[in-house]
Amino acid sequence: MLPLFVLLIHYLPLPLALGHYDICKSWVTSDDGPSWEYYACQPKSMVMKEYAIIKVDPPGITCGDPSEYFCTHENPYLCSDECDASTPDLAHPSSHMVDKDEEGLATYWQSVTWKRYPEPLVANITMSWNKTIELTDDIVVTFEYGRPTVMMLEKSLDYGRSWHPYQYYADDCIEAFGMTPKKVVNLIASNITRVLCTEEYSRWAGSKKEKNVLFEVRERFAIFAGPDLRKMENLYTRMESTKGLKDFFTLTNLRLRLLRPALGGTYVQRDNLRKYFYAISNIEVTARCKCNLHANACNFRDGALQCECEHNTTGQDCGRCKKSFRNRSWRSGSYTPIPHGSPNAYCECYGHSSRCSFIDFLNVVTCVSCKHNTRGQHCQHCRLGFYRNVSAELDDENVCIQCNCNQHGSEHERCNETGDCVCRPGATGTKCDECLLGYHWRQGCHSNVCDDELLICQNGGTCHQGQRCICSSGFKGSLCQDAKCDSTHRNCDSASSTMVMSILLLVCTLLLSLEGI
Ligand SMILES: *[C@@H]1O[C@H](CO)[C@@H](O)[C@H](O)[C@H]1NC(C)=O
Ligand SMILES: *[C@@H]1O[C@H](CO)[C@@H](O)[C@H](O)[C@H]1NC(C)=O
Ligand SMILES: *[C@@H]1O[C@H](CO)[C@@H](O)[C@H](O)[C@H]1NC(C)=O
Ligand SMILES: *[C@@H]1O[C@H](CO)[C@@H](O)[C@H](O)[C@H]1NC(C)=O
Ligand SMILES: *[C@@H]1O[C@H](CO)[C@@H](O)[C@H](O)[C@H]1NC(C)=O
Ligand SMILES: *[C@@H]1O[C@H](CO)[C@@H](O)[C@H](O)[C@H]1NC(C)=O
Ligand SMILES: *[C@@H]1O[C@H](CO)[C@@H](O)[C@H](O)[C@H]1NC(C)=O
Ligand SMILES: [Ca+2]
Repeated sequence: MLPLFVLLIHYLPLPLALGHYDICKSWVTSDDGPSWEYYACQPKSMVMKEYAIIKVDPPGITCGDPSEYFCTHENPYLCSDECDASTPDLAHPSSHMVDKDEEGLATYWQSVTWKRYPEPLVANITMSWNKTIELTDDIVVTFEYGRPTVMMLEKSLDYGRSWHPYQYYADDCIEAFGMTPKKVVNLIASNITRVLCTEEYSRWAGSKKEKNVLFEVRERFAIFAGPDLRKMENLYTRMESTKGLKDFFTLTNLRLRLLRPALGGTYVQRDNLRKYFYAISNIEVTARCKCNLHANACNFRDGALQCECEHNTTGQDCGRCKKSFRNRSWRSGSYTPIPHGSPNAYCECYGHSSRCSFIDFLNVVTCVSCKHNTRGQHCQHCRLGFYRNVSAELDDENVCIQCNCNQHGSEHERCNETGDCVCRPGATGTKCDECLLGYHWRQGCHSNVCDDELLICQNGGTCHQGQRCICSSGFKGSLCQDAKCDSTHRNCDSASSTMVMSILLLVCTLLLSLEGI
């Protein structure tokens, strides 16, 4: 029983180990004494409709000015309901889309009716946060009196300067947008960020029964985090390594473009246009402030949401270093290593690569195409033939210095941490471009042939740079030790023949003198 008990204790998840990233730092005691330990952190999800500025276009699209009567698809000939902007009980202003509704007493924004048919009845509902936020749950738009037959959702990532389609909704996607209808269940990991047209929320089902139009965030998350979103760390790792994935759920503004109202399941009936209009009781946007993993709180201050930045960062999104901390370049925090993350880019690439890749079978995130002569999982090493500039930060463009080992003098192009190359025999110097004593340079170091001490050139020869003896005329050999005996040096021939003659003569004389005795 005991071993099991111990095992349970060991694997019981600590609050920190849950992968929620809700703590930015903690005071820990280690062998080196107490100190702060820093972690990646992010704020909790919030009900974002409360912080949005909501705008409805075009002007005059909201009903009640002048007041008008309308009816519903269920009761098409009982047009006794009135919208009157000047009477609070009968008004349907845009603020009713983001207020808190009590059960069964929904307040709603309502448009004018489609009196101008066949001119389209269109409206834009724009929500602006003046803050970058990250969706954490489905966007749910609740329509009263039926959902539009054609609409689309757009988003902006740059405070409304540019807009991008987010999802298309139609009862007939081909007819409305020329797109094949798809569902999020059709998505897989590689096309999770595809913009779809869905028919799921636009068909007539009775205005009371089906009220909601969704932008499915949970279902997309589930592709990586599992059906009950238990493996969020898996999703987080992917968000860091897959280009565009995190941005897909990130936005500063949302726009609902209402393009054709509910038709009650049939064609437009021109004789009763007062049953065609839009009415929205709620727009639920659940998201967290984007704080670049440097804050676990986000508060509404000075007219906008602001991250409460840690890790010596500052700015609305913690996107900059604090004033006196600009000696290190700013980086986003990182979800890895799981489960604590790191405040400053565990798998950032020290600015030497802008791309990371997730290697499935190794379960690691690694930098792709490291620049500035770096290499390694985080571009933290120098490439072969380069060494680390110890006085430069790891994110310096000049962090790796070329070894510059002499091609002839060194064994290979590698050098050690101090930039010293490995020399071939006879070579020396940091770059191996000099020779030891007793060696001379000729595309590398070679042992000397002559010198002034042991290998002296003879017969009047002189030593040229240790490479060879320059012999005086008539001598040869590496040290000029041999006399030359070719046709231009008759001396040599005659001298030797004279010698032979002399010896012969001597022998003859000897013999003769002996005979004479
Ligand atoms: C709605 O917004 C789109 C751009 O997102 C714009 O082209 C269109 O004119 C707007 N419509 C109205 C009625 O303001
Ligand atoms: C948006 O937020 C920034 C930063 O908090 C603030 O300076 C600016 O005034 C805000 N703009 C609007 C239009 O609210
Ligand atoms: C996503 O990829 C899968 C598999 O290739 C494919 O069946 C599906 O249709 C794709 N979805 C979209 C929306 O393109
Ligand atoms: C923030 O600055 C302090 C003081 O220099 C330093 O001790 C700490 O490590 C920094 N925090 C991070 C997350 O870099
Ligand atoms: C950056 O500057 C701060 C404050 O001047 C100092 O505490 C910190 O040690 C410096 N960090 C580096 C990496 O030089
Ligand atoms: C090493 O880095 C420092 C600081 O960036 C720089 O001033 C120096 O020139 C570099 N040394 C070499 C040899 O590149
Ligand atoms: C690098 O090599 C040189 C020459 O072999 C040696 O003197 C030096 O100690 C080495 N440096 C390191 C850090 O290994
Ligand atoms: Ca409401």
